[in-house]
Amino acid sequence: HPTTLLPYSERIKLHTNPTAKKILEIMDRKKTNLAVSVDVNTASEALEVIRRVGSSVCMVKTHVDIFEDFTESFVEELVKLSKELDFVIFEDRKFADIGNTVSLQYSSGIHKIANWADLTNAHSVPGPGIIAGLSKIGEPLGRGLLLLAEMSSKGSLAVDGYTEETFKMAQEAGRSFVIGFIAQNRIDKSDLIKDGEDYLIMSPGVGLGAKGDSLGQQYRTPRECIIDSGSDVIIVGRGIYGIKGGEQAVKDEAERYRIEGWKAYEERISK
Ligand code: S5P
Repeated sequence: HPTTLLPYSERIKLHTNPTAKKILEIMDRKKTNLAVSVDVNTASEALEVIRRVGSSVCMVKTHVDIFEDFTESFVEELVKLSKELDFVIFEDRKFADIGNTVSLQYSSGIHKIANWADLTNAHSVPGPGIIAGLSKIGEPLGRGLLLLAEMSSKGSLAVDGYTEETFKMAQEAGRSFVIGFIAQNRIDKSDLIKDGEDYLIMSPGVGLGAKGDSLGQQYRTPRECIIDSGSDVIIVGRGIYGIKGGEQAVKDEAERYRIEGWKAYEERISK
């Protein structure tokens, strides 16, 4: 695949969306393709994890609807840390409704996601109206959207034709707002991709220890994602924040994944 041989720095100019550019710039500057998912119960715990791992990551991924203590001040602190530690904020909201509903969910409610999240994601199952509804809110703010084209979990229905149609839906919407995919593979196949097009492929289900969990999650190593499958960003949750041994252990584990991910990327572009 043409994209997998290009350094992140050379892909910046292939994008117009400010969030896509920012992600690639940070990856290049900080030498990291690691995103940490902070799926802990409270906003205060999440901020602690972020302070420890922030310097190792290009992106922090949140599920703010998990927090029992969500407030506006969490958002303020998160945005402050994203500037100090130089990372992009990705709210993993997985929108899945009609355009009108998602535009309200994205802009309103308690969380007001569009106000602070650089990046969010959506399922393609409702059709292109979901992109239109979200882009109406997010595009004027310079936000980016990923479509879920595949999932890491066992038995996922997002395979084959669904994955391919998802790619085509993104391609038709244009890259001013849709900047890539959550996927397990380079789903922007070389025979589908047009000249000058570039998408960011971000892969969850990454772990250096366990092979999965009891609820269907499946893990691959950073190497498998980046070299074998051509992913651009690895997303790690429990493998990092769940490590035993206290604050320093979490920090060290994030560095370990950053180094693994970066080594694999350097090997990939040197092929
Ligand atoms: O296919 C997917 C898509 C996502 S965004 N599989 C996933 O696991 N995710 C998310 O990645 C999931 O919601 C969770 O926040 C994270 C994986 O967490 P981990 O603890 O299993 O690494």
